[in-house]
Amino acid sequence: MTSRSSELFAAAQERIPGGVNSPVRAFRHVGAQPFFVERARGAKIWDVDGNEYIDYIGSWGPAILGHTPKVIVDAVREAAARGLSFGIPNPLEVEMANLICAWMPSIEKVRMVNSGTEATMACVRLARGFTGRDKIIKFDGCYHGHVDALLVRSGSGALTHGRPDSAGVPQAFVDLTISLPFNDADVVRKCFAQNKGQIAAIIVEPVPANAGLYFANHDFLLTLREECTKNGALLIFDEVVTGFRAARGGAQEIYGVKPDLTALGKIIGGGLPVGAFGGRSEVMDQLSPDGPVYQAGTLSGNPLAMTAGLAQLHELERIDGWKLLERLGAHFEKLTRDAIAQAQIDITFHRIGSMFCLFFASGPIVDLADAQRSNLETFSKFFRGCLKRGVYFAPSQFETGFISTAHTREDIERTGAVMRESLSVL
Ligand code: KE4
Repeated sequence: MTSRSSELFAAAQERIPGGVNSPVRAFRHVGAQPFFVERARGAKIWDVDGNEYIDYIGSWGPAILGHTPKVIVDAVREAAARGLSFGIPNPLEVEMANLICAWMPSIEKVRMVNSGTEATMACVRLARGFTGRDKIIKFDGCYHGHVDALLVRSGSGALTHGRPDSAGVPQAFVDLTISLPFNDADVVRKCFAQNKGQIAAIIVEPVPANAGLYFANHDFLLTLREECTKNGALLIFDEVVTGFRAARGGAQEIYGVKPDLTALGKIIGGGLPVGAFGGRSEVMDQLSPDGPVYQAGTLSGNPLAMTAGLAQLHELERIDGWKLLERLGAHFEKLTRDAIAQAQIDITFHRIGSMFCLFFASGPIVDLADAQRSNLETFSKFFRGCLKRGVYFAPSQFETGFISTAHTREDIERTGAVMRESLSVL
């Protein structure tokens, strides 16, 4: 029997490239077809054929409280009645700016945008405008949205679909982008020495989450800070994923490294389209209308996205969500490691708070090259086995899983059992 999802996917492919509005949803390399979601609540999603899944993607990060939290839905319903979009300053923008600056002290001024891509794109343009330099350093496997200049050896869907660089990006654009191996401080130092006075900024995911999940070695981020300061370049932290998830103050709070600019997204919109970028006032003051660097957006600071984001952030703080997420994450880790131990398969498990990844490869895994040692065939079988048993993990080895405050101990116990069963039949 053709499922409703299959019918919808066939129809979608007629009018939407690849049948999806974002490549990571395509299930292209996990030997399955995407299901279509009917509804979601808490940690659960239901597809159009009535199948229920425990969701470990949470819309790729925004759903940190789980799906349809009452506090967000009620707030958005009430705000919608007052207006969907104004294109005029509204009080919520001031409240959001104050909260972001209070929770992330490296941010003295902030501007709202509508996606993480816009946030990183604006950071790069602002860094170039502030320094008067053109070259940007990024790291192999890090993904910063589909910005022309940053689609160089990038992660996430670009990596999954085998095109870490993208067609359509002029060579001249990428000649100004230098992509280096993550975690290699010496290569960074050499790069600055070889490009004296030409590097505008380093942009980095302080916790890379788009080639699977791995971590900076002990002093790598500190080295980036020191090299940028020494060479007059700006340090940009892409915290679109880690912002307000890894800790209340993001990865910069955990590592104690202060970037000049930070890109944000996902959680601060509570599920509605959002992004933000901010940092030192002297840098941010270069932005139009005060300064010469132009950046704009019709829906920036949209009252519904601000309402949803503020409701989510305030609720996270009210319940001390980060403590709960660490407790849930630790329980998830114990059950996962038990399942891995029983399976006798090379799997490297990484977790930070509510973010996790199972690499189907032996460790250590500290950069893209290591991540690419993963056995994608075995990963795909594991993914399909879990999906069949009602657990939805990221449909790519090169993504990160997310636990929400809505996941219960029972959900995690169930997931542990599903992982054991799925690993045992590989
Ligand atoms: P968006 O433009 O998709 O809102 O954000 C881009 C972005 C920027 N920086 C980081 C560190 C990111 O992870 C992202 C987007 N993340 C992917 C998942 N790895 C979004 C999912 C998708 O592309 O559909």
